[in-house]
Amino acid sequence: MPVDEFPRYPLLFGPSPVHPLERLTAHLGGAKIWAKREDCNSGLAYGGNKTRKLEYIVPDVLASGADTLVSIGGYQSNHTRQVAAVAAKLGLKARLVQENWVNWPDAVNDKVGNILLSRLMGADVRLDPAGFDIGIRDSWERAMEEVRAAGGIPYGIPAGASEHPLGGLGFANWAREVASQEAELGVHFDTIVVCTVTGSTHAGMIAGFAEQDGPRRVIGIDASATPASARDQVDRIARNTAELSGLERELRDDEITVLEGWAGDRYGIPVRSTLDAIRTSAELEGMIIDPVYEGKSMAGLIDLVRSGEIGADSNVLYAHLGGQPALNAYAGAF
Ligand code: 5PA
Repeated sequence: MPVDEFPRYPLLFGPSPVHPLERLTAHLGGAKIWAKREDCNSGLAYGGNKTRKLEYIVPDVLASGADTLVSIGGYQSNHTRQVAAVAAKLGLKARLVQENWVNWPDAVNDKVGNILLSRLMGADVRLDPAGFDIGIRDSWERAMEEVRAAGGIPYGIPAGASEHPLGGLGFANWAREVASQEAELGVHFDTIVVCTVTGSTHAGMIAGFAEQDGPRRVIGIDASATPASARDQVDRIARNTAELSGLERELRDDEITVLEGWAGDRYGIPVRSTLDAIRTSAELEGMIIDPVYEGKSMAGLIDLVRSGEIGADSNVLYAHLGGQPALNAYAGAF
């Protein structure tokens, strides 16, 4: 069934803003660069890409009769912070498994930023020593068991809401939103640049844009530092979402592009190009991006525009997916 027929529980302010990045465009001297801002898409704890995905999951939560959302991420997960916000908004509990995904030496890494916000919103936050993995984790399944054992009714939301059957719909709808904003603005974005880790943001976009005509490529920039599994996950979720939303053809392999080269060696650790991209974006545009995700996708965009890989006649839409609260845990990097 088409995306707009799925039940959606509104959590966003409305369509997220789209605007040109004029000084960044002039600085790079090539393609015209615009941003679409999921970092200010909602009043729920600063919003972000997960809030958009959760709009399509909440109706299923409510239908299930659950009283506790159970989810998982790193200490500085933006996703679990958004789950905590949605739980607060709905009057549900949140049980969050925060794994040690990033070996980052900042003494306040498990105290400030996202994890602080989740605690403020009343989530039951539990630290877990396990390392980075985008797959389904035992600790998450155990947390659900514990909620059940305590007499609660859990509703599990996997890492990044990606392995959820409805996880791709939020960004399939984003593609529709882009099409109507293009009509309003009189511009066509031939290139979309998006950060990819657990995959359903990028995958949803691929499925959504596949319904539209017109030349357009969606470039995922890997920030997981495990690009093979990120690509597999994007591929699988894109195909599932396309089928779910009634696309009447198979996706082609060339519609699924995950580029590597900007993640560094490890998830969550900024490299030189990440820090440069963060400063460039802040100094030229007052647009704040983070060291784990958008700093890496912006580094990719900068290089692709500079090298002419994205041509000078292109209109590029940079998907800003949020994530700034984690900056507080990375003060030492600056
Ligand atoms: C995240 C994810 P996907 O996981 O859908 O590929 O999105 C990548 C991404 N930008 C991009 C920001 C700001 C993000 O938070 N964050 C995760 C988290 O736990 O916060 C799921 C990893």
